[in-house]
Amino acid sequence: MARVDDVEISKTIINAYHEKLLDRLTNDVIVVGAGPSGLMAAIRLVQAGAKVTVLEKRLSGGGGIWGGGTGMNVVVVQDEAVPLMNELEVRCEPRENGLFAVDAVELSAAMCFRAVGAGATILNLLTVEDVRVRGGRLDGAVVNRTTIAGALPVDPIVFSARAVLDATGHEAVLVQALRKRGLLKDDCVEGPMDAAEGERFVVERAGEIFPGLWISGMSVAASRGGPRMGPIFGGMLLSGQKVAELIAAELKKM
Ligand code: 48H
Repeated sequence: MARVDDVEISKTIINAYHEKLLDRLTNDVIVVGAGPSGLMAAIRLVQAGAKVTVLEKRLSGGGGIWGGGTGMNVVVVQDEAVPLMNELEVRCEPRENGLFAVDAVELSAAMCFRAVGAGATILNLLTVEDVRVRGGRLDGAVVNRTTIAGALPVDPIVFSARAVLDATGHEAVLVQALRKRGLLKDDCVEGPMDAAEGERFVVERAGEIFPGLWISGMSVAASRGGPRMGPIFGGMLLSGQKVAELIAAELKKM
């Protein structure tokens, strides 16, 4: 094997990462959160020609998929999501009562692979801790390293975008950043479990909640007061797909 130099290895990483980081400071769309809804939105948006960066606070993308139900790493999808599983080349096993079982590891990995393969950049270990609002429009995410955010008095940096998607799940981090300043007045809380209604809600109500800020997946339920739905994931992907269509249409008009 060729003899490699340790410092050259470090230099390769530092240069390649910073080239990527610099390129991603301005975007068509920033997706905050690499869970199922954020990744599905990212895939559709890059397919529509947008420059998309996904900011993820954890090490890996996939969000709540990994844990399935109570840590049993299988998720359930319904009929409407089967074409998406086929497109992602994820195996989808028909079970009883119109439900399909999907391996959580396979789905998480496939969604990350597809998003990056299609042209999105996922930057992990970055936590969005605030928003930039100018002229009444949200046009940037205020970001810190996850290991620093909330732990050390170190200032964040800003990534800008024409549209920002809050796909942070139950936390609805960007929506909360607007609410705490009174920029969003409604103060909804997630409703109790109802899978059928919850799935319908997150797809139907995905959309723009503040100029420049869009919501998909569980952040729709958290922001607009919809029921939770437990470990069924079709609605998350369909919600991401729906919001991507809306954002792509808006970008065309801008
Ligand atoms: C950067 C962040 C930040 C931040 C969070 O929770 P997710 O999987 O979200 P969805 O909406 O795509 O899917 C929801 C689903 O997983 C779920 O929770 C369901 C179906 N629950 C039903 C029920 O009844 O409980 O992914 C959100 C992602 C995660 O990867 C987070 O790490 C990430 O967002 N994230 N990334 N900056 N401030 N906060």
